[in-house]
Amino acid sequence: MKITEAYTIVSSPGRNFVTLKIKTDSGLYGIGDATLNGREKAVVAYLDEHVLPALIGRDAHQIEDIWHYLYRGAYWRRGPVTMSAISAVDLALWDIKAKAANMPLYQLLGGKSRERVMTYAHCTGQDIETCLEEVQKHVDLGYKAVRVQAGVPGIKTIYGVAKTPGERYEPADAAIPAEHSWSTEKYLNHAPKLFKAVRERFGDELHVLHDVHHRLTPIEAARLGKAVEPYHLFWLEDCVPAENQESMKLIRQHTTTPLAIGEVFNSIHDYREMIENQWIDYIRTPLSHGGGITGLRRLADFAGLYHIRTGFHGPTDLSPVCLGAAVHFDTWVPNFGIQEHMAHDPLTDEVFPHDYRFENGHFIAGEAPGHGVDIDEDAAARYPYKPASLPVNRLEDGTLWHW
Ligand code: CS2
Ligand code: MG
Repeated sequence: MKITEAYTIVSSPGRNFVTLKIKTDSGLYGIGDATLNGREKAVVAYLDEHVLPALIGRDAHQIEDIWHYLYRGAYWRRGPVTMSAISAVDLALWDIKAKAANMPLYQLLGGKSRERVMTYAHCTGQDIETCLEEVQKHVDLGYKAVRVQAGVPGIKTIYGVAKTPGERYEPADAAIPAEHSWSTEKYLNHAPKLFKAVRERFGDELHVLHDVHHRLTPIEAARLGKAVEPYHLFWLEDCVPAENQESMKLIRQHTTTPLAIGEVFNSIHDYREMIENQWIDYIRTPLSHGGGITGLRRLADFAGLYHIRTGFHGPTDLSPVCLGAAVHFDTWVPNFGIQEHMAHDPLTDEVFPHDYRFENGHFIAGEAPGHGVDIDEDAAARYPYKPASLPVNRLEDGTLWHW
């Protein structure tokens, strides 16, 4: 089955997405997600200029060989732009292979390990009370797990909190990055109060998650992890930037709060030491940044040896193509933990018809052959690309910090 055509589709139905379509001489086609938030055009250029011309004429079934052709063959390894491009090709090829087998993707991976996959919703508020109201709304919708983020007195704009209650949180909204300001002390003094309030209002059973978004040092993260132990979080996410993998060791030595990391990692090598030493509990790299099904399958199997489970990144800036493929992966992967769900804008759902569904706090994979997500190219053409960047963050004295 030869690849005859491959092209990128850039659209902005609510936010920017880069989608890859690969066609074959069998009439079957596959769809991949190549979105890298705030750096979309870099991946488009990488695919259009360097990857897609070399795919034409190749056998679409040779997924493993094509993966290495693009990874080893480029000479330049890893990195978010390269890996997003490889991921998109890989997702589209697995979509084609599953369609050719006339099976939903989870069947091809090895079948169902579970009937449904637990997902967590984002609950945010300018203050604790508003955040609790959002939790109540999501509990009423059936969610068994919620991520809570609240404003901190004295910090004007904070990660994860929508400007107006009920509004969708979308950080990449300005062509030139917006500038936020940060105080670690104010945050550390306030954050435990949020979890205490959630437990007092909702009891012990609800799974509660929180994202620190890389803002602490290891010893500060250790202090936070220890302080929140009584509220038994499902996880504390990205509490430090961990290019230095040993950072996680220090945190681990001080706290039993489970640790999730990796939404900005794109390679198994980014995790090796922290997995082998069991310094973490959940891996976060999404299929669209970590080398697709091929890359994440290797990573998940490796992590499974060390009791580490998956908790895929699932914000609005990964398209329904990534989420749909993730629901199939989650249905199969033996060491599944949880799947993030930040609901897409209705315009996004219009452009990307899909057959996964949400039911009582879980996602259920569809039975259509492939990963079950398509793109309506006419609808996509109605929403042209709009430049948008993620914000930057500064300490109160002006030092550039981690956003
Ligand atoms: C995040 C994202 O979902 C998460 O956990 O940290 O909201 C992240 O900020 C965006 O994906 C950045 O593009
Ligand atoms: Mg995160």
